[in-house]
Amino acid sequence: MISAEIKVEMREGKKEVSESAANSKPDSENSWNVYEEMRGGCLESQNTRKDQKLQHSGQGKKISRLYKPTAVCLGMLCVLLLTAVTLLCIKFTAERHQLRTSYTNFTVGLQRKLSFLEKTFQEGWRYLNYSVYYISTEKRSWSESREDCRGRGADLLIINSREEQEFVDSLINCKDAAVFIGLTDRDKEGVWKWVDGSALTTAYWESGQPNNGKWLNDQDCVVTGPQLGKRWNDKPCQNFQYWICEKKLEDF
Ligand SMILES: [Ca+2]
Ligand SMILES: [Ca+2]
Repeated sequence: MISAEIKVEMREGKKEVSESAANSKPDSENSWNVYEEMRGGCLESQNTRKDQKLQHSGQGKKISRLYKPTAVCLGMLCVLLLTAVTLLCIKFTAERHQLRTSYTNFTVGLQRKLSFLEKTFQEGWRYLNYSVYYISTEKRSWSESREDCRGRGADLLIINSREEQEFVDSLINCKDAAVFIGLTDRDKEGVWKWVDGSALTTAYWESGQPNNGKWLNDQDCVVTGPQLGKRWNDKPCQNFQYWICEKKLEDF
C-alpha cells in the first residue's frame, strides 16, 4: 500500500516538474529581454538628453538674441557718457581758463589802479566818489588851465552835487583864492556849459552873479571858492587863476 502511494506521489511530482519546465523560458531568452529593456532605456535616455540639448540650444539662441540689443545699448550708453564727460571736461577747462584770465585781468587792473592812486596821491590829488581832484600850485588863464588838466589825463572840474561842491570848498580853503572850474559861456553869452558839453542844471552862484562884468573883457569863465559866499562868479577867461582838475577813475 505504502509503495503504491509513493509511486502516485512520484508521478504527480514528475508531472509538476514537467509543467513547471514547460512554463519556464530558457535563461538566454530572459537575458535578451533584459538587454532589450536596457537598450530601450538607453535610447530613451539619449533622446531625452538630445531633447534637453535642443531645448538648451534654443534657449541659448533666445538669450543670444536678447543680449545683442542690450550690448548695443550699453555700448551706445558708454559712448554717450564718454562724449558727455569729454564735453564737460572741455567746458570746465574753458571756464577755468576764462576764470583765470578774468582773475588775472582783475588783479592786473586792481594793481594798476592802486599804483595810479598811490602816484596821484603823491602828486597832490585827492579822492571822492570815484573821482580824484587836483588843485594847481600856480595861476594860469582858463584855456591854459584846461590844457594842463588834459595833460594830466583829466579836465577842469565839473560839479554835479552839493557834496562835491563842499568837498572842493574844503580843498580850496587852504588856497585862500578862487579856482577855475570847467564851466563857460564863451560860445554863447548866458548859455553855460560844462567842458564835457553838458548843460548847467544845478548852480551855486554868488549873489549878483553871473554879471558878465565887462570892465575890460566879457566874463565867460567861472571860478569857485569858499570866500565867495555862494561860491561861483564869472570872470574873464584871460585872468590868471588857480584851477582844479577832475579825473574820473572809470576813465583809467
Ligand atoms: Ca559871460
Ligand atoms: Ca562876474
